[in-house]
Amino acid sequence: MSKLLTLVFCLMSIAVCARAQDITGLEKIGPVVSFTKGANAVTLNCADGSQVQLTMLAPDLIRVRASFTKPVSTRDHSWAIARDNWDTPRWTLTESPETISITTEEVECVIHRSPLLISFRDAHTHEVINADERPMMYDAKGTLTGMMFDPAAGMFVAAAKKLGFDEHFYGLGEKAARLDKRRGSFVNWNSDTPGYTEGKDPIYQTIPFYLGLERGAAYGIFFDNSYRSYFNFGRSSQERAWFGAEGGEMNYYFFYGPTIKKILSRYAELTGHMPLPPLWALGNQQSRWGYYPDTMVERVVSEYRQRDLPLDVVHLDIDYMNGYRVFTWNPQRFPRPKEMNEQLIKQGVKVITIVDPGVKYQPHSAVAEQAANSRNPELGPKEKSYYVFDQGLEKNYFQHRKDGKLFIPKVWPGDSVFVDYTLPEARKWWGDLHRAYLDNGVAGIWNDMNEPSDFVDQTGKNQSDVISYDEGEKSSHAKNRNVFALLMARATYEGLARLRPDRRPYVITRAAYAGIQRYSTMWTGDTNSTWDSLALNIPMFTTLGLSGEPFVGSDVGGFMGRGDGELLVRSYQVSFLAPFCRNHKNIDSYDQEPWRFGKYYEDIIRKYLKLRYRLLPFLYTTLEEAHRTGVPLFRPLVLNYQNDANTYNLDDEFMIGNDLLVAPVLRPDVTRRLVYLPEGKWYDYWTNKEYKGGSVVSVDAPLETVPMFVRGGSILPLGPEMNYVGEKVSEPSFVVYPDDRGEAATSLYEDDGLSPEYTNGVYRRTALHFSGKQKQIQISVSAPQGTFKPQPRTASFIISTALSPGRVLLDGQTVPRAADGGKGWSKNDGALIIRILDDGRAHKIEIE
Ligand code: MIG
Repeated sequence: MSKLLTLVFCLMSIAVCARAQDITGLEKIGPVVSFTKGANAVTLNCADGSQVQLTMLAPDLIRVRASFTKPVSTRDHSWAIARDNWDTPRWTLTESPETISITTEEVECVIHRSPLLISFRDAHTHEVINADERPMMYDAKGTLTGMMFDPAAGMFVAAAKKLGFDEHFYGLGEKAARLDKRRGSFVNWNSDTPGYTEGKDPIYQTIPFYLGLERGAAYGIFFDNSYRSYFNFGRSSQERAWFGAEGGEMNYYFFYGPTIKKILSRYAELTGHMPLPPLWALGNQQSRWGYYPDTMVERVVSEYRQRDLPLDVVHLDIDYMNGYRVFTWNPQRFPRPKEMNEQLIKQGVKVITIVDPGVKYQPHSAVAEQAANSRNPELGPKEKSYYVFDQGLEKNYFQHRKDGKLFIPKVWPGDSVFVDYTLPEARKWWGDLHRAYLDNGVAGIWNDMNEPSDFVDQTGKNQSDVISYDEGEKSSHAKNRNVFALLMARATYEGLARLRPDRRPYVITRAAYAGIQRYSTMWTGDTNSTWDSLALNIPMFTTLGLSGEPFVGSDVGGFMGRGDGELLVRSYQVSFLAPFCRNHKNIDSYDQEPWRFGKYYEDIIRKYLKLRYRLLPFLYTTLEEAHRTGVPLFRPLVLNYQNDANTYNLDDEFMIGNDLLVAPVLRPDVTRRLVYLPEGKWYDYWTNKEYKGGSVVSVDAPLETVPMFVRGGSILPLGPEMNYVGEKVSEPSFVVYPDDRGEAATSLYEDDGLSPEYTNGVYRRTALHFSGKQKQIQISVSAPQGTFKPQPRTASFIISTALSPGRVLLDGQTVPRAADGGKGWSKNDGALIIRILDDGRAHKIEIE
């Protein structure tokens, strides 16, 4: 009998899964019967009472909103959207009996009336970029209701697009999957998934934004719907790519490139730009679940300093708190947090504390107080009353269930409560609570467990009847789960900015929804100390970058399980160029700080950490580009070489900005690997050996060496070797890598690295151009833009050449040969070095 039942259940669940993939039974939106034209929008009225609204936001950005069997709602709100005041682009409307066409300067949107099918075409070539495979759909008959998280929360809505034979898909934020998402199928439902491996889905974040690329032309779709959503890029059906959600509106933004970079800029405009974090956030970071007491933290830092290993940040995991109570300090383990932090800051190290959403449920009662007093007097005052719980309860900021009862999940403190971050006052209160950290010298905040994770049940079922305020809509968990972390990060960011207006906030989050980049950076959660997990770093970082999240990183060495020296070194060879470079480890695993596997490995790790600091000017310049344009620094090759099909599915190489290509080793015992170099000239970073791109080359990759190539045509700005940001004056050296025509260029971005003043023009951008034709070399340095003034310093230019110059001129004046390290020119290791005073003016250097 029980066997039979099991069989029945198995068959049922297979049927449910199969149905989850099948949208063909859904009701289609009715044909267009009439339409109205507004200043920036067209509203289509359908035979079934449905309405579709197309809004022209920019020449390359059109929003599609559909409401099934009823008019489009007047409430139009999304936590993801940063901008709603668009200047209406020029557009025209034409009709035929079959179609209505809307044309902007870049996109032609053709609406077929019956059946209602929308296609987007290039306004110039009229080529179809993206077209509906069938009309937009809704689940009128409840076909998919059985598989829905909360059938009461809404109705399944979906849109299906024709799938190109050679169409590639990118984006969707944090997915444990390959770079090209073609033929994949994904779900978005923020989930705590420790030890995830490739294919695990969903994991922590929801970024319902993807890019399609075919014949070199890209478009983007942002399906701004926070319900559990589905994206299917031709998994088990070659005809269509579709997306849908278990409630809410069919509401998507269509972006046209044709370049991916242009789409990412537009996406950043729509959902917000990443503000610059403090420069030290690019420094090396060390963490471990279990750094306590304070003397242990000090010991870790002094190990770093004694071993001459660079370090900017150390993280305190949940053990710093008093009984896992957020916004408290453990009086035994960290009795004097302020003094500890002051000591560490003197050594150039900042502390980041973890903050979880779970607030210990601790009713304040006389009886409890008495009990605590008599039985555990040593536990201190927090046992009697906990101000965070008291205040939140009094102000009614905690989440409730539908029946009005407080929602009490179980997390680290045991019984806990969560804040309803959709309440503006609650966000303000939460933000202000961070005084407990800032007043004690903490420099940044790490948000964990914000899916939100609940030990009672990780699927969210235990939370399904939780109601959020949601601007008075009092909406369901089904709608609000995926934006919980976004709003918590927002409360945190805004709190830090308010409490310390002269400092840039630095927040790290695990879960997210689109728009998170406005408030927080991220890391990829609980990975494994395995080679497979390491290999996933690359497609995950690059995919996050293509999804609006530029500041990414993963626990270096992996979080769970046992690694070894080789894995740790190879892991640093990926992460030393990731924006977030932090070694972190689970509480019950072996130690994995850089020195734990012996000197041989430690020496190699030191080499890469030192190199990271030398590359800081380059990394920071590229980070600023990500802030300003939305184009990430950690890039898949396809982002820079969109017309090169060899890059479409490249998962084991990446680029930093436009100029540095890295091909790490992602398997044990490997000392050589194949590297694809795109068209152009390339230089081996280590040997300066030149390569002609457009082919695969085989290169040496012993454990000491990560294959790294510099693009011919670039100039890499380097800084001094340092053990923490600010240790030395950042004197730039510009290393020149000419292209085939002997040209190279770059620009260097600098600012104070700490304050928000860069948003008021207090930065310095210096453009450099190099040309070297027939022994005639010229370097021009532009007059810098911006008002930032670095400390007095020199700047060096490094040109690889066997020749000794006849003469070197600076602005027409002869430059002398330098005496030891001073200003002037010198020769070293096949390189010509010219060192000048950096006086913030334009200069021309000529070499004959
Ligand atoms: O249930 O705070 O991903 O980085 O060390 C585990 C303890 C909770 C999960 C985080 C991890 C962190 C750990 N946390």
